[in-house]
Amino acid sequence: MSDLVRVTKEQDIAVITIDNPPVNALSPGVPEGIVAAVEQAEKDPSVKASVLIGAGKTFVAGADIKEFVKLTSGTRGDDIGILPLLLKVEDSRKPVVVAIHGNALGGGLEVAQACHYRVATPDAKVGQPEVNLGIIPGAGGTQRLPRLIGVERAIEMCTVGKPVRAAEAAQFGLIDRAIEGDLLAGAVAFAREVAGKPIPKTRERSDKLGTPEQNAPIFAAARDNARKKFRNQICQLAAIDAIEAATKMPFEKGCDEERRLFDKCLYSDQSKAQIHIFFAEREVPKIPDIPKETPTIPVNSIAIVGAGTMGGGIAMVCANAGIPVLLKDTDQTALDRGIGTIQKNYAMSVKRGRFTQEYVDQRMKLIKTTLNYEDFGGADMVIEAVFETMPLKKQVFADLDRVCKKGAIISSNTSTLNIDEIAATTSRPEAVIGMHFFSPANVMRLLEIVRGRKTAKDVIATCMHLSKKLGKVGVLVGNCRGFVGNRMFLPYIREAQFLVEEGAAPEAVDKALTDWGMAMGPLAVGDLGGLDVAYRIRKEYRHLEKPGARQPFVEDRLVEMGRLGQKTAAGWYKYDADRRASSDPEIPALLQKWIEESRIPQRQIPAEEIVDREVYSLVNEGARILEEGYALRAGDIDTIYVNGYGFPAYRGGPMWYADTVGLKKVYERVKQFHQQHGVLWEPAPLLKELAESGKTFANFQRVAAQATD
Ligand code: 3H9
Repeated sequence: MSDLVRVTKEQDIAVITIDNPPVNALSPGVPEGIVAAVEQAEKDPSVKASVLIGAGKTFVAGADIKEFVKLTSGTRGDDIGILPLLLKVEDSRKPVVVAIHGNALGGGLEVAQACHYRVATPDAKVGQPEVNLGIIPGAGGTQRLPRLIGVERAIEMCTVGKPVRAAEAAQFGLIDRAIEGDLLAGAVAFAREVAGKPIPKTRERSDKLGTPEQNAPIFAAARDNARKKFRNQICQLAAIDAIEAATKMPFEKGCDEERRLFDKCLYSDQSKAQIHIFFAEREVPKIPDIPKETPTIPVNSIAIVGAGTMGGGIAMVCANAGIPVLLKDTDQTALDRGIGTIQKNYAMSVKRGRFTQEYVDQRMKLIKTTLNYEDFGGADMVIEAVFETMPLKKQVFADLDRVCKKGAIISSNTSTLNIDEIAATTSRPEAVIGMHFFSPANVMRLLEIVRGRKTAKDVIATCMHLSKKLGKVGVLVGNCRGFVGNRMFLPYIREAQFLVEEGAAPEAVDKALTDWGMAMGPLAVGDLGGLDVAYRIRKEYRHLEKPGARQPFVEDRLVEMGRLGQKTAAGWYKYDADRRASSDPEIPALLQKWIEESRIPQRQIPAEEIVDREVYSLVNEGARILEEGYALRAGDIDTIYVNGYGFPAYRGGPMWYADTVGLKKVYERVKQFHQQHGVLWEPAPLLKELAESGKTFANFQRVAAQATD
């Protein structure tokens, strides 16, 4: 028996415990250990049944994802081989009851499906989240799950990948009993109840598989839906194919088909990219000069300055995490409006079934309001979310310095301003940090945590921890203009305008990018954020541009006409009362007039060029950021883009994507754009260096510490 799996006895019941911290992944030795333990129990005449359980805070979070990386990179030759081992568990002549707490995900749920009975704590989560890694269940899950819960539900679980609570899963037969209280004791009692009875094998069931006539419309609708919802992705369709095989083939043949489809997905660029993002997100909290043991400051109350869209959204994020919030604005009308918006947002969540009314009532109780800074004295942390101008921020921080208690963290939600300049208005710059939430704050997962020159390490460590508690992916970035995300976005947005000025229709630019996988096109994003915002930034920072840098002009004209985007119902597109976009017939005429005046030569621009210019503008700026040290790793940049800018996870983020294309090829294209379009396309020195030495962004290690200004 491996030391990853141990067997103890509760009188006549063998208790098989998987102990492979932190999440009991099915690393080499674990599945083998389970089989050995089941066989040992089978041979032991004093044992009537077994309970399989996980040590620590969870059952099994799935196959060991690191092993997949070894397989696809060629450092592991043989396959993962869990499937045949699970057949042995299922063939045991004594019942095996799996007892689930925490999570049973991916291979973890597949182990559970091969066991004869499943019991769980009501709040345990069970799911097949493989699609989040670009793969499908590969240990019989696509064959056993439909046999347990029916085709339609199995498709839902395997294509959407969202886990369900065990209490809910018990209602549709995936879990045999939800156990309140002591799980092991409940599972042992359950095992005694079933010992000696005929042993049910999931793979021999067919009662829930449906008939071809019943299934045909289900599969057709599922494929249709997957093509729309998961554009360009292969794994959701593969999961549907594998489940269809379960309905049409004997179990063993279905498993062969699952295996074929699993391999097709695993070795695809899409899966490699998604697995990269999985590990990149988990790498993000690891800060070289801030060890895990760095003490953190307890944050039990948060005060927010500014009850506008951002402040209100942040208040919801804090309340959702159970943290009491004090929301301040300058007058009662602004506060009332802010609270009104929060209530409206929560009401929408209740309507959509995301929250219950009771949950919302509890959250609303956590949000208090004030007009006075004097009430901030007890707050452990302050998040400033006022209008984005330096003089105003400085005033707010001077006030906060006066009222905040010693040891409080004072943060700004600025998206562009210099955090050191803000910190310098206080007597405690070590307590000041940027907390750049993305709009809408209660929806977007990304949080850029901006490290100032003097920010204390415990303040950084606290904010990194807090981000997880708030349900955000917190990425530590250095203090440069636009930080990481917006600094890269600026050239991206600008290039979209150049493309229009050279002859591409706005719709063609956006479509090329959405077809490629971006959640929204760049011009539609401009309309959403407000064209005046980008306009103001362009004017404010024009003096910092490289001499001779090309300036976009069409968007400036739109702003000057009062076409500011969604908020004025017209920008690059026009908008109806529900903010639905459509092409604006006025735009082509306006463009023609302005472009004729400017005499820029016009041409047809292929979609491929649109994508290259857009995506490589991100990559080139990302390379500068990486070299300058404002991002710690290429994976941090990818995490920012996937979580905050609608970059498709299946392309792995801009830096990973560039590695996939090959940096030599990317560099050649950037050089070509440099020749054609001038100084803004000057290749980043790091891109040149890595391309010429045959290296990748993923393996680039910066020697110096993270840049802070
Ligand atoms: C699969 O099962 C395919 C099958 O069909 C079989 C095919 C043959 N493997 O997220 P956390 C590490 S595919 C390896 O911060 P939390 C993670 O990297 C798999 N490592 O914790 C981190 O390491 P470190 C399907 C894993 O409490 C540490 O554990 N399953 C795995 O916030 C803590 O992770 C999934 O996709 C793994 N499977 O969340 C589930 N899982 O400390 C993936 C975690 O060195 N996992 N690690 O950075 C999760 O969703 C979350 O980890 C979980 C816990 C919700 C379980």
